[in-house]
Amino acid sequence: MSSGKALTGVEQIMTTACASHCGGACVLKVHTRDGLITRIETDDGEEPQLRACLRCRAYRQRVYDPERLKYPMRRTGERGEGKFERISWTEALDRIASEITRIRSAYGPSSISCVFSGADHAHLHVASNIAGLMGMTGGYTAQWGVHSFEGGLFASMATYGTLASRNSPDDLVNSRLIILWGVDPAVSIHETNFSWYLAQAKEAGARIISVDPRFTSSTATFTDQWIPIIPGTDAAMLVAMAYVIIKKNLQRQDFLDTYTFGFAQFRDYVLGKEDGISKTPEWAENITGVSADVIEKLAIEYATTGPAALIGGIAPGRTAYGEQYHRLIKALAAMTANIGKHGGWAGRSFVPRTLFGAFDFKLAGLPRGANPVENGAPQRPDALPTAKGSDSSARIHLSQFADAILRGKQGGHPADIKMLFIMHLNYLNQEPNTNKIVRALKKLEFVAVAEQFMTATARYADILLPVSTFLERNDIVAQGAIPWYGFMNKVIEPLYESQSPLEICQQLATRLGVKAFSEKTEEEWLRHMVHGSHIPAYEDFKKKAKYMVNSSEPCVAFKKQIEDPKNNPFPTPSGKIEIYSQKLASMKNPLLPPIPKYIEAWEGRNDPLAKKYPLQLITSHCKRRAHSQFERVPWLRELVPQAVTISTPDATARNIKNGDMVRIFNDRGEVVVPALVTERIMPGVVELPQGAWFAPDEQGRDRGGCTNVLSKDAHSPGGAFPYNTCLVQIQKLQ
Ligand SMILES: Nc1nc2c(c(=O)[nH]1)N[C@H]1C(S)=C(S)[C@@H](COP(=O)(O)OP(=O)(O)OC[C@H]3O[C@@H](n4cnc5c(=O)[nH]c(N)nc54)[C@H](O)[C@@H]3O)O[C@H]1N2
Ligand SMILES: Nc1nc2c(c(=O)[nH]1)N[C@H]1C(S)=C(S)[C@@H](COP(=O)(O)OP(=O)(O)OC[C@H]3O[C@@H](n4cnc5c(=O)[nH]c(N)nc54)[C@H](O)[C@@H]3O)O[C@H]1N2
Ligand SMILES: [Mo]
Repeated sequence: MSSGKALTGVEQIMTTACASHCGGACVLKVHTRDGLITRIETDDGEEPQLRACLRCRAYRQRVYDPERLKYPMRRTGERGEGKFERISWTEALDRIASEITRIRSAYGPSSISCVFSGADHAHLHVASNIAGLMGMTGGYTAQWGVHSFEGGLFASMATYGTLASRNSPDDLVNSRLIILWGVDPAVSIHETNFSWYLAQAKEAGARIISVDPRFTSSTATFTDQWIPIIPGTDAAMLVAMAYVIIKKNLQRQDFLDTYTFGFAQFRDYVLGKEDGISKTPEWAENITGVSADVIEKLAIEYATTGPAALIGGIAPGRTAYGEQYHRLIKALAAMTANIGKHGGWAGRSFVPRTLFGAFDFKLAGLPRGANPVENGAPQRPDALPTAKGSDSSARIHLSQFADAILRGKQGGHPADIKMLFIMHLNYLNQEPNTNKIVRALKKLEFVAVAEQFMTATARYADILLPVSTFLERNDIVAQGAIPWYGFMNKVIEPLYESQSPLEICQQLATRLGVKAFSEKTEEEWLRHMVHGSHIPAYEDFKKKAKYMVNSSEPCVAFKKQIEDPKNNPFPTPSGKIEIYSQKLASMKNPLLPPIPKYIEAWEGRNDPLAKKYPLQLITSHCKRRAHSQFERVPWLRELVPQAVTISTPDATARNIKNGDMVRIFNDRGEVVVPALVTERIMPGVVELPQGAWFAPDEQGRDRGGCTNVLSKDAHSPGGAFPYNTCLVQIQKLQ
């Protein structure tokens, strides 16, 4: 680190696991000398190894980044100006506790809130403990909406009545055809080893196809065919594939009759009996940019090459009506009888850390109580609960907090928010419409942020708390391509004055009169979690850092329901896979129709706004970051510049050459970055990886490349974040 002294001690190696917000969970071997990390290697033990990605291997530079937050701090300048002074932990925590109490008694409990996301997908050091604490001390306004796939979760609840709807990817080796629909697992890793299983499937002879506006690394590595598609139009292509399958009578009618509900209504829509429009491949060609011939061939191939995995990625669902796409993926899987069997795939690509179709992790949790703010609050009329309480009308969608802060109850929101505790969330950078969030944060009475770095969000704190990294504390991760548990061993002492999320919660809880969090130490909580789980011996688990759950075969979602339907109904009103959802029918919302449909997106190519902003911006997840994390790591920065990918014809028309600085703009804001001119993206579409750090210059132009300066703070009717629905214009910087 900084001392520059030669290291004299004996080298030690400790095995640990990461739980990064890239969705991966890898095993690391961390070398230390004299209590300092000297290098990080990866799993080289028993198969299946959980090999670390580039980000984990570079973690040393993240831990020892000289810009780590070192001490608790208090704001001294204007909020957002970034001027702070050092204070003690006692002073910092006293202030937060007293503000919680003051604001709650002045304005009522709904005026305070805690917003958070993943950071590390671990189990003990999580920000939801602070939210739980706020619930236990009188209540708070909670968030709803999962960034990545709320549309997918909604579709899963509507169709299957459960979220546990996927196979483990070691089952892909049983597939003869794999369609990666908006999935780039070589980059956005979707669990450690996903790509490895894909490689095995390829070796076993599977044909692999990618449907994506970009020719991705995964397309280059794994696939036999690339089908570029206009973003946000996937539902139209899927409907047309259903049309081809029905017209050629290739649907598995036996499967549909036995296991599904409402196929006839869907067929009527597809054939045009409902609205007079036959959803032919030619109809879809006009919408999607994919030729009718390609659509027809893909439909036939999917229907006749079993078993086949139509892996519906989550990015195409981060669009204006994202849930329709997700429901259509499931409808097609049902039409081709690819549900509940090896080599098939029931829908979603990405697993929320604990949910497989046929396997459930079991880990005890920390104290939680009911949130008084939600007591008696009615359900939102359009909601399907995708998490406990997520359907409460007292909650605010995470994309809407800025609007709620600015317009409050008068603007139709359930609360007038006066204070935010922000932890495990780079709120300003990662939620849509950054410039609006800036205005909202300025309006609050109090902002507390727990962070590792001086992020854009941290600059807006009144009190800023330094948090340790996962290598400085113990935790458990339960997540992965195949079921396993990782013990996240503490490797070094916390740097500077940083503290763990549990310590922060415990100390705040004590100040607010709650004992529950402090009843156990870190180690006791971890033992409590392991107790009753699949893990037989805590000590052994801790030592090896890896416990693989033995299963005789890959996990297959809905196997029981398909093999023995009489005794295993689906948890839907009909007990079947609901292609026609009775719950959605009862909502009577034309934008959430009971059967899945193509609904044209706002900010698509036909939106009148496209005259002014003709390019569709998509924002992928970048290989050198996990969202905004790792952005400062020098080894990783060397890999790829933050640049906007633009097609050769679009660049030529704007006189833009590779490497030129360009302005990307719309009515919400402006970003200045270099252009990457390539044939690997379809014309009319541009791409800027999400997660780069917001860094506005004097004119308010973001020079960091933060995509959310441009994205709209909306959500789909089912709750999807429409990050990939966004119109922009690009010009060469003069
Ligand atoms: N390295 C790395 N890995 C990560 C993350 C990270 O930040 N960095 N984040 C993790 C998290 S939390 C999540 S939620 C996942 C996200 O995982 P994904 O959503 O799968 O990742 P993306 O890169 O956004 O998108 C995947 C592909 O979808 C394509 N795509 C975008 N819009 C459309 C569309 O409208 N239609 C079609 N057909 N394709 C489209 C993109 O071009 C891209 O190639 O990644 C996880 N993995
Ligand atoms: N335009 C656009 N925006 C997107 C997306 C997109 O596709 N396009 N994707 C969305 C998705 S899917 C997601 S999940 C969100 C993610 O959004 P965020 O969760 O906000 O993204 P992170 O960068 O992971 O932010 C976590 C922050 O917590 C801090 N932190 C504090 N304590 C800890 C700790 O104990 N451990 C760790 N590791 N970090 C800590 C980190 O330094 C970091 O600043 O972004 C969303 N935003
Ligand atoms: Mo995500």
